[in-house]
Amino acid sequence: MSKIHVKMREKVGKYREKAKHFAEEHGDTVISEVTVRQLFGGQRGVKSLLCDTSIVPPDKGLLIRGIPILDLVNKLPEEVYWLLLTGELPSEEELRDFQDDLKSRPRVPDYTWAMLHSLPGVYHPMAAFNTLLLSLERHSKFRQQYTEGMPKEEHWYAMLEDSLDIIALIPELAAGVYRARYELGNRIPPDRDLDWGANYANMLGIDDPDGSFAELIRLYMVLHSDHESGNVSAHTAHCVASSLADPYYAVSAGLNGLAGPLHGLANQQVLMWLLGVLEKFGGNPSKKQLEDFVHETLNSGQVIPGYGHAVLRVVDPRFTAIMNFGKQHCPDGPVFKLAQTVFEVVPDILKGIHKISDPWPNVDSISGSLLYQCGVTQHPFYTVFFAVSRALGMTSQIVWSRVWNEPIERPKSVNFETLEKMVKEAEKGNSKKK
Ligand code: CMX
Repeated sequence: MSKIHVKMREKVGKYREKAKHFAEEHGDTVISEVTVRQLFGGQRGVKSLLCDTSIVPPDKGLLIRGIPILDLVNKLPEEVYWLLLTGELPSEEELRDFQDDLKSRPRVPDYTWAMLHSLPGVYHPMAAFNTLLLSLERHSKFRQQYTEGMPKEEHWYAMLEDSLDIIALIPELAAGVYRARYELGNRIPPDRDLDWGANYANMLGIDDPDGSFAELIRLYMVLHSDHESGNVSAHTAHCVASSLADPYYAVSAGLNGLAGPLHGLANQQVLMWLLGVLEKFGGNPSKKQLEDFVHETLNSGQVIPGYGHAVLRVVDPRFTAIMNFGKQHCPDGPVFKLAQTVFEVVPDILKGIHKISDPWPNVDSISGSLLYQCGVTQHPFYTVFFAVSRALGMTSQIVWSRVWNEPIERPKSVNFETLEKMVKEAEKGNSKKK
């Protein structure tokens, strides 16, 4: 048992004491209502999920356990993972112990690499990555202990164990996919002397003489780690884990959601869009040319990838963090420069389109441009970076769902006929009140 287990057990005990009677005492208190617009509109704003790891106030952006994300940019991903899990930043001793724990866990087995090398033709790295992750499910301690009859109070512990196993090897898995998919030579084994993020960067094999790529990867991992519970990947993982499917199934399911172009794949879409602009104009266009191209994209019925958000109504602070990093490390990179010009042009155009709720950039509008400038030019791989990082948040959230012992998720659906009747009844009631 390492310090994370001790710390978590202490937190779980305290939390359970606090929460013991809460649902019973306040069970009938209304905290949210659902309108027909919300039912047809992706449930925006419906408060029906409990998530303590992070929140996203629309006017502020991501807070992890109450700390603004911009205050965490110099932390290691392991520190942020500890924070997500326990609600506190680790001491130096706790951090070292946590890193040692992760390094002591099993590595990716040979049969998983054999599966990778048997994949035929050209495959999307996200599909390969997720397939390989699922191949590790046979090692689930949660499933094994559940089958043997583990008490409900200990579910969280087995979830934590699987989660730490996943986090320990997920960078190696991702880097292995990268090197195989793009025929970059042999896999680079993990280096015990490196921290989690630097190890991931090193295993990718990107030339990094001054360590700035490792720094970018650490930052990227911190920024993308969590974004409360309603986003597609976190919500999917939460829903799947509520059936007591183990974390391998739950994280894999969440990552399938992340692979959609309106969610995690947006960073790939952005890069393709930026490269398309550079190609069309033979380099960086003028602002006027860019404005025309943005209108062209919109008129053809496409979204401007990397702009807009389901919750945020300000510039995403994660965007700001990456922009600051780029200005310091690669101010003259043409793709990064273009991403900056896009930021100068796009919000004003989107503000003029009434239906768009948020004209501001999200993190995906800039993250790929820096990966590209650092030498990861294979943009289909970008969502895998997002996936490795988001696994930190998804696993923290499902561990806490077991602390709360949330039941299997099962909202109620209605058919259209019932909806019409409900609306009629509700509107009759409203007109009587008037
Ligand atoms: N470009 C063009 N149109 C946009 C737009 C954009 N960047 N953002 C929103 N809109 C459109 C929507 O497509 C929608 O149009 P329809 O009503 O015709 O379908 C309308 O504006 C209203 O959408 P909204 O309420 O502003 O936004 P949603 O909450 O429905 O969707 C999001 C949010 C992120 C899916 C959307 O802004 C979008 O598609 N952005 C581009 C893709 C992207 O960057 N995704 C990454 C988000 C971050 C992440 O999860 O990783």
